[in-house]
Amino acid sequence: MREGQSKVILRADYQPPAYWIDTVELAFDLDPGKTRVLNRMKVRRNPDVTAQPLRLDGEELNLARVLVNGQGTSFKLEDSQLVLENLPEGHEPFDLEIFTTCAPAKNTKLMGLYVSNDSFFTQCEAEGFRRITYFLDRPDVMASYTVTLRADKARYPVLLSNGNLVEQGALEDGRHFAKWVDPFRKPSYLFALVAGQLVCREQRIAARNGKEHLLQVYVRPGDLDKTEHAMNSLMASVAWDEARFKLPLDLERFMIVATSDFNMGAMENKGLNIFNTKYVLANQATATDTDYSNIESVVGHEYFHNWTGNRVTCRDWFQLSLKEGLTVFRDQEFSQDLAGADSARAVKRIEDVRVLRTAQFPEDAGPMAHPVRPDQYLEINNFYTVTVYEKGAEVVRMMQTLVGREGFAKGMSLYFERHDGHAVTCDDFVQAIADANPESPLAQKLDQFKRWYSQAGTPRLKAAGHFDPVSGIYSLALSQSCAPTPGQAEKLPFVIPIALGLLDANGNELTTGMHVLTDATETLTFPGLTAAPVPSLLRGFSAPVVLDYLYTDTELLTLLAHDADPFNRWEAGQRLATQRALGHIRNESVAPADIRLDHAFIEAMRVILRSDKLDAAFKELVLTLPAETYIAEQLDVVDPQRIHAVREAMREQLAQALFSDWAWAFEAHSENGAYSPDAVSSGRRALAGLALTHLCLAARSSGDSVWPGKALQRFKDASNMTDRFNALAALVTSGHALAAQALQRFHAMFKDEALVLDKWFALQAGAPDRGGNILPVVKQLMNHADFTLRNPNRARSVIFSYCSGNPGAFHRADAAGYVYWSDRVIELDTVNPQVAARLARALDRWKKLAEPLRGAAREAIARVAAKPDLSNDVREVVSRALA
Ligand code: 0A1
Ligand code: ZN
Repeated sequence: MREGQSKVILRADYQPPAYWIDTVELAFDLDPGKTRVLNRMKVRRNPDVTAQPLRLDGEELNLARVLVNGQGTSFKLEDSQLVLENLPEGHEPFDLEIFTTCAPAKNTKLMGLYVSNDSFFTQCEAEGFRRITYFLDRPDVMASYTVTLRADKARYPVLLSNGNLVEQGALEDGRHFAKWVDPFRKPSYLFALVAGQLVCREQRIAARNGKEHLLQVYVRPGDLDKTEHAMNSLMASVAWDEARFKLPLDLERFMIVATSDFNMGAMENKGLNIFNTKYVLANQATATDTDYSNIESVVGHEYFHNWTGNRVTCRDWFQLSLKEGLTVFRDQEFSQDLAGADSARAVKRIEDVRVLRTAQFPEDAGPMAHPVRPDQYLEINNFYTVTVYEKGAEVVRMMQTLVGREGFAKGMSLYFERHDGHAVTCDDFVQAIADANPESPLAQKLDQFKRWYSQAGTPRLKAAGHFDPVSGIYSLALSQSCAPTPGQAEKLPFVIPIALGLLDANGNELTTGMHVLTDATETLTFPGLTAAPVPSLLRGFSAPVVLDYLYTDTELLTLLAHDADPFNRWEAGQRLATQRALGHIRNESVAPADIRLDHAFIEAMRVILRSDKLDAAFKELVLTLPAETYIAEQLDVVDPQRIHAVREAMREQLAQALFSDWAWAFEAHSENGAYSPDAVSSGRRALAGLALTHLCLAARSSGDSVWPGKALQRFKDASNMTDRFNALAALVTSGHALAAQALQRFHAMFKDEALVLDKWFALQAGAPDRGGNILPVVKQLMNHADFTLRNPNRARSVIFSYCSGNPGAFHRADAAGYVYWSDRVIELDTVNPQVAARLARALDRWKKLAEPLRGAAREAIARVAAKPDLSNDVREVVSRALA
């Protein structure tokens, strides 16, 4: 199993490459069993580095021939590297020709060249190119690529690679060829090829300067009717990047290709983006509103990488957030801009913060915590994390906050002026933004700001207010701290932009502003007040920190009802709910079934639900209780089953207490007009779905069958997947007897739609546990004819939905969930280590678990760790967990 290097790589060890590769000519004879790859490079010594042998990376390759300037040469194979010692002296370029073969059909790791549904695809980021040919497989080696593909014409009629198609034609024996030239130099991780039976939707567009471009979305025959939304999203992305950042499309042709076997979401290969089908295919019958909005943001994300990632790339993989944090920030802004109205923008912001707090905050507090720019890794694939992506995006967002929107756009222009065509560092990016805004607080505190890149952990911001009625002065004492993380015991203060406002007791805004906290403690004073105000802090979530302020219920109810900042309005509701959940969880003398929610909370929720001023999408967010994983993070010792039971009990109470309001909400938001995935319509469907779930939950305790019956009817009649799936989920979540027939019917309706079947599997594996029934269901699902471990989407739909998405069912007192987990990690590791390592992280937070869960979890991790021949991917995760 073990392949390649198995030592820790340190950021501090970075050395420029000893050689440059200027051009690469690749010729492929594509065959699933044995593909032949001829690689002809122009190589030269790097004059800035002392002479040394050329060490090319390679993995699972069969080497047939190496020629230097057309002559055979001596070579060694050492630790997955091809070492060439007798190379021409001097700094003139020389020809290096390497002929290898590989076996794409046997490639279950889905890295390098692989086969999916009888088509060929590649995935080269981060270190997949070395599985195609020997190369200096590092992002700072940028070359010009010419690629010739040869394959059987009937079986592989479409042959694609990066850049422009310059030649194509027939060959002997029913084969054909296509030759592609990429006009831009690029690192090897952006190389791609695709060959297979594919069809495409095409669109010609004219850019602002009048230049024509061809956009194409390639899918399997039969899926063409699911490509309209992806194409619309791509066109919107091109227009947005030109309008917001003056960044045009630099290619004549831009292609997206969908594959059902893919480890991640999508990949930004130059001019030839390869996507997981999940982020391309959508029509109203098969995709939910969430799918539509994910497609929009992933298409945007990959397209925006063309500038932030491809034109300017990373010097080394420690700089990953240079492209990922920035590109996530850009896709978030894109989705907000497309959403339109301020309230719809706020909904998107809340959704993004929810992801950060439920996934990234736990990562930052656990054994895999690492800075946005990590200092070391064993396996780089393990660092495609929510910290590098989502926290990295928050860091970029803070820069925009500190220099203003225009200042940020100016900084971006300077960044491209300085670094276009180069491989650079996170420091280079921050420097450009600061240099374009010399008067800004960012430039003034530049070195301190950069701690966001070097220090791991989520800072805590403490705030306490004091009003002096005599002087009329309100003082707000602020302090910041950050807990130790692996390898970082002490933290220095961060630069924390705090957007804030003060409200009076009636909710009128008294003042608003922005304070940039740089010291460990500071006190702000606000004179001229007549009474203690209610502080609205960290508006719009202006920094990725935990805010500790001991809000009273009265203050929170004021903010929930009146705050001009919609984010903090939502946040106030979440705090009210979290405080109640934590109180009930801690008070073990009351069984979850006997929990009673107070009148004030219920009435506040009713007012929001019934408001004629608020959008449905916003109401849905307020009325959704904080996630179990979020609640768990607020506790020192975690009993996931109790958290689940308390949250469920709170939901049932809200269901009953607001019964007629939910019924109203369902009816009022259930019109059956033409389907459109826009923010307003999808918000209405989301609220109707939440209402239906609560109505079915209420029926559960009352024994009433009217609403489950209505849910079944809606499930049958729905004209789109969102409504159909929400109705199915309402039946499954409430555990109603009608769920079984609905599930069966759903499977029969969509048995040929892989992405819909993924939803079907995920819904069952993620359903609320009732008496330990979910693990047996999960095991049964794995025996289903439609289940396969080899397809990452399918594996995730069952195994991850259970182990990571269903804490109440997974953390069983009998440890059977953990045994199941360790078996799956070990099994998956032999097929696809990247996917296995993601699963391995399901027990990251084991140290917080209450006994006996804690001990059992540790044992399960140790069991995985004891397995000989683990991949680097899994070994790194489990050894960090046990450290
Ligand atoms: N750069 C891609 C993410 C990505 C990373 C690795 C992959 O294969 C192992 C695939 C995609 C993005 O940010 O979209
Ligand atoms: Zn990305």
